[in-house]
Amino acid sequence: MTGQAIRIGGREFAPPGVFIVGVLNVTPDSFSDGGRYLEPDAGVEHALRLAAEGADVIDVGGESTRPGAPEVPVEEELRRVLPILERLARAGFPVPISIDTSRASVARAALDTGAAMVNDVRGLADPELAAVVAGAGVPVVLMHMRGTPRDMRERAVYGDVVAEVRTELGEAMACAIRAGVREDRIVLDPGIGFAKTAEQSVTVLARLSELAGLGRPILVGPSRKSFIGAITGAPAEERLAGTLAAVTAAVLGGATFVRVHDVGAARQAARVATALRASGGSAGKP
Ligand code: PMM
Repeated sequence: MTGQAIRIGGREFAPPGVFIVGVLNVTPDSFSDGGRYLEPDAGVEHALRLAAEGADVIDVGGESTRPGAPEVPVEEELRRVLPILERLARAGFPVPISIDTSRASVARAALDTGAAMVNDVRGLADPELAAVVAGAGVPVVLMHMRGTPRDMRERAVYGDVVAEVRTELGEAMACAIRAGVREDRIVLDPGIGFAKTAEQSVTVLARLSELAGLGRPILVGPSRKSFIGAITGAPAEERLAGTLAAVTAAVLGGATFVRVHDVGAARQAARVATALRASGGSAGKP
């Protein structure tokens, strides 16, 4: 199994368990759920629903990272996420929250408002954000991407996509450690759909076990993504079955966390896949 246990918000998440990160996008334009949870009440209600379905962590984000998405002013990102975090903290919400941001000021404010982890699709490329994470002593998800959501499509050029993702994740991890982030607080994510074509995303998922050598827990976010549409022709809102197939593959490939919109269904798929992985066949072995 990949990596060791990690503590998030006082809870321990240890392989061979597989844990579900529920997505709460507080954005008008995320590709599959944009505009639904912009009102704080709707956001809080959705967080409660994800928790009831069995989410182990809830990832709250205020900036869409879909390809070509425009940059959101920092005040707007704060205005989207903080009211929800405040309400959840006030209500004593029991599930750890991660903040999906690449901005130091947003991460700092979210951590001050009860968030327990930072999820950065740019892998702590910003030294200021790395300093915030290191200073707060919180766990962090370092996701692989090249460039930014605005220009990442042009950068999806690889010789061996898995080898290059592994090397670049290793570099991001080394950089985070140099900035003062403790290694045992790092989760790695190959970034399905980020600076990767549909075919490259499938390759990464199929060869996920090759990332085990990095020695950290792996998070995979395949939920409703366009590679599923490229294979099946299904629009984003009809990609649940494809998502569950991808969740199964991720778990068999050694993932410790899967980041999904449909928590209840993914949890069932992940549990079956975890049992298959534990059964001792070739599943999940590099
Ligand atoms: N995908 C999205 C946003 N944030 N974070 C991590 N760590 N991994 C991902 O794969 C990821 C992410 C884009 O998907 P969404 O718009 O459905 O949230």
